[in-house]
Amino acid sequence: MTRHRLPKATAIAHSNIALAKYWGKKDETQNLPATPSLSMTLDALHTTTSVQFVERLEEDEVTLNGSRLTGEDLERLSLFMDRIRNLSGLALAARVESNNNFPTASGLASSASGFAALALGATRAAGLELPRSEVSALARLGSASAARSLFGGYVALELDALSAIPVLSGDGFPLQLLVCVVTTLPKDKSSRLGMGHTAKTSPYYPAWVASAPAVYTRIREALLAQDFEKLGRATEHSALLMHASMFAADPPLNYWLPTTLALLARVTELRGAGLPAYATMDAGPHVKVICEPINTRALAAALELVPGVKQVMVCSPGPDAAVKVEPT
Ligand code: 2P0
Repeated sequence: MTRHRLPKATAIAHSNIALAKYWGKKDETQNLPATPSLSMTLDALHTTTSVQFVERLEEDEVTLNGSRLTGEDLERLSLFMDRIRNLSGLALAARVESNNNFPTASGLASSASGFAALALGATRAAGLELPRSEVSALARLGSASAARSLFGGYVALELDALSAIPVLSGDGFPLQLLVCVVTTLPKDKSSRLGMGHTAKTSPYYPAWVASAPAVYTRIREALLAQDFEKLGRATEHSALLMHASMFAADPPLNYWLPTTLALLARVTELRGAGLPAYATMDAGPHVKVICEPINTRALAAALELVPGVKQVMVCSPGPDAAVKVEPT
């Protein structure tokens, strides 16, 4: 029997940070969010993933940042790869190698860039050339925020949508986002478990879900109107509404560290001193600050001085996810 090597596809997807947050699921099987979200894709944070389906390999072999995945992590990845196998009819296990250029699983949206790169790389390695919206829908099944990382600039995942849609190019409103890193340790509770726990136990969860669409609309309108103050205020509101629902869970879900609070206070102070900036936080202790490029240097210098801050990464709106297929 003649054997031929299957192509190796290498995809690069950029992480994204939501200005309007997704937290909670409307449909767990389909991984459909309970809230509409809108994010900025980040140029500085990305995942590179290469995928090759290999004959006579017994199970998927997945390496993340140099370490082989095992147990539940491998299972989640293999279940995702099963979808690609079902779609393509290719019944082979795959060798997957993925690297993040930033700390994994600590609230810097590594599952967003991770599943976006995997969906794009794995479909191409399996010989499928799907429309971008279908790759986004596949990525959503891995992690809902990953649906947004297929696209550059500003991207929305609307309520009941299967895939994300680009809302505005980065050049359309060239803001910057300062990622203030508070710890390099992985968080102890995944977003998936955290949002499930919030939905089940927080009396504020229904209020969060009810209020999210209006905040999303404000953010979308402000973005399209290039109204930074309106965008910033609504962005902070979205993050704090989401965190209020987490704090009210039982037991509480608290991702904040003292440095998180110090950064929030400093952002408010700097704004009062004439440097417009607004903060957002995800399922981790880091604080992300949006600003206009003219104020980036001064803000980054001030935020680096907040005790406990490890690093301030300056991000601009990033590009679409991209893929390269090596000829065999
Ligand atoms: C977001 N986050 O909109 C929100 C804000 C964290 C806080 O999307 O269960 O890893 O895999 O769909 O996408 C993190 O949740 O969750 C997230 P799953 P995901 O960016």
